[in-house]
Amino acid sequence: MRYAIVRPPARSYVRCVSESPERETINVALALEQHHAYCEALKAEGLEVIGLPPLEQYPDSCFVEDAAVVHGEVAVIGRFGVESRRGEEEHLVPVLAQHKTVRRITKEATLEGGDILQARDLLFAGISQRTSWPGINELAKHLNLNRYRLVGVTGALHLKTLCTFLGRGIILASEACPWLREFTGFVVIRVPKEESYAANALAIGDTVLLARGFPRTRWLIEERGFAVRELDMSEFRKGDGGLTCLSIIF
Ligand code: CIR
Repeated sequence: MRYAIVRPPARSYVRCVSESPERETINVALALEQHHAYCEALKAEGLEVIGLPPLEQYPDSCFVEDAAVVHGEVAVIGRFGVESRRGEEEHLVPVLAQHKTVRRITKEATLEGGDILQARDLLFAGISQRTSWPGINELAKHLNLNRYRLVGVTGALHLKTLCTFLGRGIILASEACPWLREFTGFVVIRVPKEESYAANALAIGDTVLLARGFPRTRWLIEERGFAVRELDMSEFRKGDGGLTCLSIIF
């Protein structure tokens, strides 16, 4: 059984951390509808959805991906690089501990799940404004990783803001990605710059969940034989979040 941990946005989501000028127009009721549709799509793909209650005290807490990295039988609880999110991760520990061995990042370091891209047996680790080198180092030790590639993240919030792994050796990546050349050994689907938001997509088996309204990217993914299911992500985009950010899947 594969699980997906999710948490709907709270009313406080309107105060999330975001660079988007559209943050002021966030509609929480619509965000909740979109979140519901997201959960239904996960279920339709056969995942067991573990729905956690909204956390009013943490405006960004619907973006559960950032709080932990699950790899094999281990869940590494991260440490947020942004102050307002610190503490969110504690609310995921009990549920992760039911399924995985829990390890933690120390106060010396920061690590957010959005900066870790797992592709086949390789892990790409982004050093960003949110994730530090000591954070990656601690993660590698907890996971016993011998092989991973470091990526300096510039021009994006997280590594996965601009690239995701679809399976079958294929990485979906925006042409705006300054680190495209790191993906040697993979087939890269290049998302045109004007559709960059669509480079954060969620692949489950042969289906790719894709943000609605990016026809060129949709075509490029379908051309590779995946089924595409579009989801309206407008309210999460306003909070600088994408499809992978809304769940932890294992
Ligand atoms: C934040 O700035 O932390 C949230 N507003 C957005 C987090 C998006 N998460 C992700 O890319 N993994």
